[in-house]
Amino acid sequence: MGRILNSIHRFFSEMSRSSSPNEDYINKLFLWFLILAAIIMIIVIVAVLIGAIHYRSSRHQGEPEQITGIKWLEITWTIIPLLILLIFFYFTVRFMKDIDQPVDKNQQADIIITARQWWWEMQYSKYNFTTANELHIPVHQKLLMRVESADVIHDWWVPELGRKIDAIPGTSNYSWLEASDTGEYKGACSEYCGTQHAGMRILVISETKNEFDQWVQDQQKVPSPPVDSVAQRGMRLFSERTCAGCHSISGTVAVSHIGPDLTHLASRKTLISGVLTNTPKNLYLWLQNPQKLKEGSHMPNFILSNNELEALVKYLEELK
Ligand code: HEC
Ligand SMILES: [Cu+2]
Repeated sequence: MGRILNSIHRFFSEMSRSSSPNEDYINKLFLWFLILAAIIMIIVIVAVLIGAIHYRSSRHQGEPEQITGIKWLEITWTIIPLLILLIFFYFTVRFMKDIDQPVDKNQQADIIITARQWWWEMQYSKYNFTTANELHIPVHQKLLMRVESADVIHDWWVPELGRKIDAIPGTSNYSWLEASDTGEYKGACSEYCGTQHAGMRILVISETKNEFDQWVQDQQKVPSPPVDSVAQRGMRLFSERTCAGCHSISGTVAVSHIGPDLTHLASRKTLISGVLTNTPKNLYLWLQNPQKLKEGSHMPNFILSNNELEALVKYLEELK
Protein backbone atom coordinates (compact mmCIF):
# COMPACT_ATOMS: atom_id res chain seq x y z
CA MET A 1 0.00 0.00 0.00
CA GLY A 2 2.81 2.40 0.94
CA ARG A 3 4.53 1.68 -2.37
CA ILE A 4 1.34 2.40 -4.33
CA LEU A 5 0.74 5.68 -2.49
CA ASN A 6 4.37 6.58 -3.08
CA SER A 7 4.03 5.98 -6.83
CA ILE A 8 0.84 8.02 -6.97
CA HIS A 9 2.57 10.83 -5.11
CA ARG A 10 5.54 10.68 -7.50
CA PHE A 11 3.24 10.70 -10.51
CA PHE A 12 1.42 13.81 -9.33
CA SER A 13 4.59 15.67 -8.40
CA GLU A 14 6.08 14.84 -11.82
CA MET A 15 2.89 16.03 -13.50
CA SER A 16 2.83 19.31 -11.63
CA ARG A 17 6.48 20.07 -12.38
CA SER A 18 6.50 21.41 -15.90
CA SER A 19 9.43 22.58 -17.99
CA SER A 20 7.55 25.15 -20.03
CA PRO A 21 4.37 27.24 -19.84
CA ASN A 22 2.93 25.16 -22.69
CA GLU A 23 3.58 21.88 -20.95
CA ASP A 24 1.99 23.35 -17.85
CA TYR A 25 -1.31 23.95 -19.66
CA ILE A 26 -1.29 20.48 -21.19
CA ASN A 27 -0.47 18.82 -17.85
CA LYS A 28 -3.19 20.70 -16.02
CA LEU A 29 -5.81 19.71 -18.53
CA PHE A 30 -4.65 16.10 -18.49
CA LEU A 31 -4.68 16.00 -14.68
CA TRP A 32 -8.26 17.29 -14.46
CA PHE A 33 -9.39 14.75 -17.05
CA LEU A 34 -7.61 12.03 -15.12
CA ILE A 35 -9.06 12.97 -11.73
CA LEU A 36 -12.58 13.14 -13.10
CA ALA A 37 -12.18 9.84 -14.97
CA ALA A 38 -10.91 8.24 -11.74
CA ILE A 39 -13.94 9.52 -9.78
CA ILE A 40 -16.31 8.13 -12.42
CA MET A 41 -14.46 4.82 -12.43
CA ILE A 42 -14.74 4.55 -8.63
CA ILE A 43 -18.50 5.30 -8.76
CA VAL A 44 -18.99 2.60 -11.41
CA ILE A 45 -16.93 0.00 -9.52
CA VAL A 46 -18.80 0.67 -6.27
CA ALA A 47 -22.18 0.49 -8.03
CA VAL A 48 -21.25 -2.83 -9.67
CA LEU A 49 -20.04 -4.25 -6.34
CA ILE A 50 -23.18 -3.16 -4.50
CA GLY A 51 -25.31 -4.66 -7.26
CA ALA A 52 -23.41 -7.93 -7.28
CA ILE A 53 -23.49 -8.38 -3.50
CA HIS A 54 -26.96 -7.05 -2.78
CA TYR A 55 -28.69 -8.90 -5.64
CA ARG A 56 -26.73 -12.14 -5.42
CA SER A 57 -28.74 -15.24 -6.37
CA SER A 58 -28.75 -16.82 -2.89
CA ARG A 59 -30.78 -13.82 -1.67
CA HIS A 60 -33.30 -13.70 -4.55
CA GLN A 61 -35.26 -16.42 -6.27
CA GLY A 62 -36.21 -16.42 -9.95
CA GLU A 63 -36.29 -13.47 -12.37
CA PRO A 64 -35.64 -10.06 -10.80
CA GLU A 65 -38.19 -7.30 -11.21
CA GLN A 66 -38.09 -5.95 -14.83
CA ILE A 67 -37.88 -2.15 -15.14
CA THR A 68 -38.75 -0.68 -18.55
CA GLY A 69 -37.64 2.91 -17.96
CA ILE A 70 -37.27 5.64 -15.34
CA LYS A 71 -37.49 9.00 -17.06
CA TRP A 72 -35.89 11.21 -14.41
CA LEU A 73 -32.93 8.83 -14.08
CA GLU A 74 -32.36 8.73 -17.82
CA ILE A 75 -32.52 12.51 -18.11
CA THR A 76 -30.08 12.85 -15.20
CA TRP A 77 -27.52 10.47 -16.63
CA THR A 78 -27.67 12.27 -19.97
CA ILE A 79 -27.35 15.73 -18.54
CA ILE A 80 -24.44 15.03 -16.16
CA PRO A 81 -22.06 13.63 -18.84
CA LEU A 82 -23.15 16.40 -21.19
CA LEU A 83 -22.21 19.01 -18.60
CA ILE A 84 -18.88 17.32 -17.91
CA LEU A 85 -18.09 17.24 -21.64
CA LEU A 86 -19.08 20.89 -22.05
CA ILE A 87 -16.88 21.97 -19.16
CA PHE A 88 -13.89 20.07 -20.56
CA PHE A 89 -14.59 21.33 -24.06
CA TYR A 90 -14.45 24.86 -22.70
CA PHE A 91 -11.14 24.29 -20.88
CA THR A 92 -9.60 22.47 -23.85
CA VAL A 93 -10.44 25.35 -26.19
CA ARG A 94 -9.18 27.88 -23.64
CA PHE A 95 -5.84 26.13 -23.14
CA MET A 96 -5.47 25.67 -26.89
CA LYS A 97 -5.87 29.41 -27.26
CA ASP A 98 -3.22 30.04 -24.59
CA ILE A 99 -0.76 27.71 -26.30
CA ASP A 100 -1.54 28.81 -29.84
CA GLN A 101 -1.37 32.57 -29.49
CA PRO A 102 -1.84 34.23 -32.87
CA VAL A 103 1.21 35.21 -34.87
CA ASP A 104 1.35 38.77 -36.12
CA LYS A 105 1.73 38.73 -39.94
CA ASN A 106 4.79 40.98 -39.79
CA GLN A 107 6.51 39.14 -37.00
CA GLN A 108 9.76 37.52 -38.03
CA ALA A 109 10.32 34.01 -36.72
CA ASP A 110 13.23 33.63 -34.28
CA ILE A 111 13.98 30.17 -35.54
CA ILE A 112 13.10 28.49 -38.82
CA ILE A 113 13.04 24.71 -38.59
CA THR A 114 13.10 22.74 -41.84
CA ALA A 115 12.47 19.05 -41.43
CA ARG A 116 14.24 16.77 -43.90
CA GLN A 117 14.61 13.06 -44.36
CA TRP A 118 16.03 12.44 -41.71
CA TRP A 119 17.35 15.43 -39.85
CA TRP A 120 16.40 18.99 -38.88
CA GLU A 121 17.82 22.19 -40.31
CA MET A 122 17.69 25.09 -37.85
CA GLN A 123 18.06 28.64 -39.12
CA TYR A 124 18.51 31.48 -36.68
CA SER A 125 17.29 34.06 -39.16
CA LYS A 126 17.79 37.02 -36.82
CA TYR A 127 21.40 36.06 -36.17
CA ASN A 128 22.22 34.91 -39.69
CA PHE A 129 23.49 31.40 -39.20
CA THR A 130 22.29 27.85 -39.69
CA THR A 131 22.82 24.74 -37.63
CA ALA A 132 21.29 21.27 -37.40
CA ASN A 133 19.53 18.92 -34.98
CA GLU A 134 20.42 20.79 -31.78
CA LEU A 135 18.49 23.88 -30.87
CA HIS A 136 19.91 26.29 -28.32
CA ILE A 137 17.43 28.66 -26.69
CA PRO A 138 17.70 31.26 -23.92
CA VAL A 139 15.72 30.27 -20.81
CA HIS A 140 12.46 32.18 -20.00
CA GLN A 141 12.22 33.73 -23.44
CA LYS A 142 9.26 33.17 -25.68
CA LEU A 143 10.52 32.42 -29.18
CA LEU A 144 8.54 32.12 -32.36
CA MET A 145 9.34 28.99 -34.33
CA ARG A 146 8.42 28.54 -38.00
CA VAL A 147 8.26 24.89 -39.00
CA GLU A 148 8.50 23.72 -42.61
CA SER A 149 9.41 20.61 -44.54
CA ALA A 150 11.67 20.13 -47.56
CA ASP A 151 10.26 16.74 -48.55
CA VAL A 152 7.47 14.80 -46.81
CA ILE A 153 5.33 15.48 -43.75
CA HIS A 154 7.26 15.39 -40.48
CA ASP A 155 6.22 16.49 -37.01
CA TRP A 156 8.19 18.44 -34.43
CA TRP A 157 7.65 17.23 -30.88
CA VAL A 158 9.61 17.99 -27.74
CA PRO A 159 7.09 16.82 -25.10
CA GLU A 160 8.46 18.91 -22.22
CA LEU A 161 8.24 22.08 -24.28
CA GLY A 162 4.64 21.70 -25.32
CA ARG A 163 2.58 20.87 -28.30
CA LYS A 164 3.42 19.00 -31.48
CA ILE A 165 3.59 20.92 -34.72
CA ASP A 166 3.44 19.38 -38.20
CA ALA A 167 6.11 20.17 -40.78
CA ILE A 168 4.26 20.19 -44.09
CA PRO A 169 5.84 20.76 -47.52
CA GLY A 170 4.75 24.07 -49.04
CA THR A 171 3.28 25.45 -45.80
CA SER A 172 4.64 27.28 -42.78
CA ASN A 173 3.36 26.36 -39.36
CA TYR A 174 4.11 28.38 -36.26
CA SER A 175 4.59 27.45 -32.66
CA TRP A 176 5.82 29.16 -29.50
CA LEU A 177 8.81 27.85 -27.67
CA GLU A 178 9.77 28.70 -24.11
CA ALA A 179 11.61 26.73 -21.45
CA SER A 180 11.08 27.47 -17.76
CA ASP A 181 14.40 25.95 -16.78
CA THR A 182 17.88 25.52 -18.14
CA GLY A 183 18.72 22.01 -19.23
CA GLU A 184 18.35 19.59 -22.10
CA TYR A 185 15.05 18.56 -23.58
CA LYS A 186 14.73 15.61 -25.91
CA GLY A 187 12.30 15.21 -28.74
CA ALA A 188 11.72 13.32 -31.96
CA CYS A 189 9.88 13.42 -35.23
CA SER A 190 6.41 12.09 -34.54
CA GLU A 191 4.91 11.66 -37.96
CA TYR A 192 6.12 8.60 -39.84
CA CYS A 193 8.33 9.91 -42.64
CA GLY A 194 10.21 6.91 -44.03
CA THR A 195 12.96 4.43 -43.19
CA GLN A 196 14.85 6.55 -40.69
CA HIS A 197 11.88 8.19 -38.98
CA ALA A 198 13.13 6.80 -35.66
CA GLY A 199 16.58 8.27 -36.32
CA MET A 200 15.27 11.82 -36.47
CA ARG A 201 15.70 13.06 -32.95
CA ILE A 202 15.79 16.54 -31.52
CA LEU A 203 17.85 18.05 -28.73
CA VAL A 204 16.85 21.42 -27.29
CA ILE A 205 19.40 23.03 -25.00
CA SER A 206 18.03 25.76 -22.80
CA GLU A 207 20.69 28.01 -21.31
CA THR A 208 21.14 31.31 -19.52
CA LYS A 209 21.06 34.49 -21.57
CA ASN A 210 24.86 34.85 -21.30
CA GLU A 211 25.56 31.28 -22.35
CA PHE A 212 23.14 31.65 -25.23
CA ASP A 213 24.71 34.92 -26.43
CA GLN A 214 28.15 33.33 -26.26
CA TRP A 215 26.91 30.36 -28.27
CA VAL A 216 25.39 32.69 -30.90
CA GLN A 217 28.68 34.57 -31.19
CA ASP A 218 30.59 31.30 -31.63
CA GLN A 219 28.16 30.08 -34.28
CA GLN A 220 28.44 33.33 -36.22
CA LYS A 221 32.21 33.06 -36.45
CA VAL A 222 33.68 31.94 -39.75
CA PRO A 223 36.16 29.15 -38.93
CA SER A 224 39.76 29.99 -39.79
CA PRO A 225 41.40 27.70 -42.38
CA PRO A 226 43.30 24.79 -40.84
CA VAL A 227 47.07 25.09 -40.26
CA ASP A 228 47.71 21.42 -39.57
CA SER A 229 48.73 19.63 -42.81
CA VAL A 230 46.45 16.60 -42.24
CA ALA A 231 43.47 18.90 -41.63
CA GLN A 232 44.43 20.90 -44.72
CA ARG A 233 44.29 17.69 -46.75
CA GLY A 234 40.88 17.03 -45.18
CA MET A 235 39.69 20.42 -46.34
CA ARG A 236 40.85 19.71 -49.90
CA LEU A 237 39.19 16.29 -49.83
CA PHE A 238 35.98 17.92 -48.70
CA SER A 239 35.61 19.59 -52.09
CA GLU A 240 37.32 16.86 -54.16
CA ARG A 241 35.07 14.12 -52.82
CA THR A 242 31.95 16.20 -53.55
CA CYS A 243 31.06 16.67 -49.87
CA ALA A 244 30.73 20.37 -50.72
CA GLY A 245 27.94 19.48 -53.15
CA CYS A 246 25.62 18.69 -50.24
CA HIS A 247 27.02 20.49 -47.19
CA SER A 248 27.95 24.05 -46.23
CA ILE A 249 30.92 25.32 -44.28
CA SER A 250 31.14 29.13 -43.93
CA GLY A 251 34.22 30.66 -45.47
CA THR A 252 34.68 27.80 -47.96
CA VAL A 253 33.27 26.85 -51.35
CA ALA A 254 30.75 24.55 -49.62
CA VAL A 255 27.37 26.32 -49.68
CA SER A 256 24.85 23.55 -50.30
CA HIS A 257 21.99 22.71 -47.95
CA ILE A 258 21.08 19.16 -48.99
CA GLY A 259 22.86 17.89 -45.88
CA PRO A 260 23.42 19.54 -42.47
CA ASP A 261 25.51 22.72 -42.19
CA LEU A 262 28.91 21.62 -40.88
CA THR A 263 30.39 25.05 -40.08
CA HIS A 264 30.49 24.29 -36.33
CA LEU A 265 30.00 20.53 -36.41
CA ALA A 266 32.47 19.93 -33.56
CA SER A 267 30.42 22.13 -31.22
CA ARG A 268 27.46 19.73 -31.40
CA LYS A 269 26.89 16.98 -28.85
CA THR A 270 25.42 14.50 -31.27
CA LEU A 271 25.77 13.40 -34.88
CA ILE A 272 23.17 12.47 -37.50
CA SER A 273 20.15 13.78 -35.64
CA GLY A 274 20.85 12.38 -32.21
CA VAL A 275 21.68 8.84 -33.32
CA LEU A 276 25.36 9.01 -32.28
CA THR A 277 27.29 11.02 -29.71
CA ASN A 278 29.73 13.36 -31.39
CA THR A 279 33.15 11.78 -30.93
CA PRO A 280 36.05 11.52 -33.45
CA LYS A 281 35.54 7.74 -33.46
CA ASN A 282 31.84 8.00 -34.34
CA LEU A 283 32.54 10.64 -36.97
CA TYR A 284 35.08 8.30 -38.53
CA LEU A 285 32.60 5.39 -38.52
CA TRP A 286 29.90 7.60 -40.03
CA LEU A 287 32.12 8.75 -42.92
CA GLN A 288 33.38 5.22 -43.42
CA ASN A 289 29.91 3.88 -44.09
CA PRO A 290 26.90 6.15 -43.56
CA GLN A 291 24.52 3.44 -44.74
CA LYS A 292 25.64 1.10 -42.00
CA LEU A 293 24.86 3.56 -39.19
CA LYS A 294 21.77 5.13 -40.71
CA GLU A 295 20.44 2.86 -43.41
CA GLY A 296 18.62 4.70 -46.19
CA SER A 297 20.15 8.05 -45.24
CA HIS A 298 20.65 10.45 -48.15
CA MET A 299 24.40 10.47 -47.64
CA PRO A 300 26.08 7.92 -49.92
CA ASN A 301 29.03 5.72 -49.03
CA PHE A 302 32.16 7.27 -50.58
CA ILE A 303 34.34 4.20 -49.93
CA LEU A 304 37.08 6.44 -48.51
CA SER A 305 40.52 5.09 -47.62
CA ASN A 306 41.70 5.17 -43.99
CA ASN A 307 44.01 8.04 -44.89
CA GLU A 308 41.21 10.08 -46.38
CA LEU A 309 38.96 9.31 -43.41
CA GLU A 310 41.61 10.45 -40.94
CA ALA A 311 42.16 13.69 -42.85
CA LEU A 312 38.45 14.45 -43.07
CA VAL A 313 37.88 13.70 -39.38
CA LYS A 314 40.83 15.90 -38.43
CA TYR A 315 39.45 18.76 -40.53
CA LEU A 316 35.85 18.42 -39.28
CA GLU A 317 36.98 18.13 -35.64
CA GLU A 318 38.52 21.60 -35.93
CA LEU A 319 35.15 23.12 -36.82
CA LYS A 320 34.35 24.10 -33.25
C1 HEC B 1 24.33 13.53 -51.61
C2 HEC B 1 24.51 14.49 -50.55
C3 HEC B 1 25.67 14.31 -49.60
C4 HEC B 1 27.00 14.22 -49.88
C5 HEC B 1 27.67 14.23 -51.25
C6 HEC B 1 27.68 14.15 -48.60
N1 HEC B 1 26.77 14.19 -47.57
FE1 HEC B 1 27.21 14.26 -45.60
N2 HEC B 1 25.23 14.20 -45.15
C7 HEC B 1 24.21 14.22 -46.08
C8 HEC B 1 22.96 14.10 -45.41
C9 HEC B 1 21.57 14.06 -46.04
C10 HEC B 1 23.26 14.00 -44.03
C11 HEC B 1 22.27 13.84 -42.89
C12 HEC B 1 22.13 12.39 -42.57
C13 HEC B 1 21.07 12.12 -41.54
O1 HEC B 1 21.23 12.52 -40.38
O2 HEC B 1 20.06 11.49 -41.90
C14 HEC B 1 24.70 14.08 -43.92
C15 HEC B 1 25.40 14.08 -42.71
C16 HEC B 1 26.74 14.31 -42.59
C17 HEC B 1 27.43 14.50 -41.35
C18 HEC B 1 26.78 14.53 -39.97
C19 HEC B 1 26.29 15.93 -39.72
C20 HEC B 1 25.57 16.17 -38.41
O3 HEC B 1 25.15 17.29 -38.19
O4 HEC B 1 25.43 15.25 -37.62
C21 HEC B 1 28.74 14.70 -41.64
C22 HEC B 1 29.86 14.96 -40.68
C23 HEC B 1 28.87 14.60 -43.08
N3 HEC B 1 27.63 14.38 -43.62
C24 HEC B 1 30.08 14.73 -43.76
C25 HEC B 1 30.19 14.51 -45.12
C26 HEC B 1 31.46 14.39 -45.80
C27 HEC B 1 32.83 14.50 -45.15
C28 HEC B 1 31.18 14.16 -47.11
C29 HEC B 1 32.14 13.89 -48.25
C30 HEC B 1 32.96 12.71 -48.08
C31 HEC B 1 29.73 14.18 -47.26
N4 HEC B 1 29.18 14.38 -46.03
C32 HEC B 1 29.05 14.04 -48.44
C33 HEC B 1 24.34 14.35 -47.45
C34 HEC B 1 25.53 14.28 -48.15
CU1 LIG C 1 9.37 11.26 -39.00
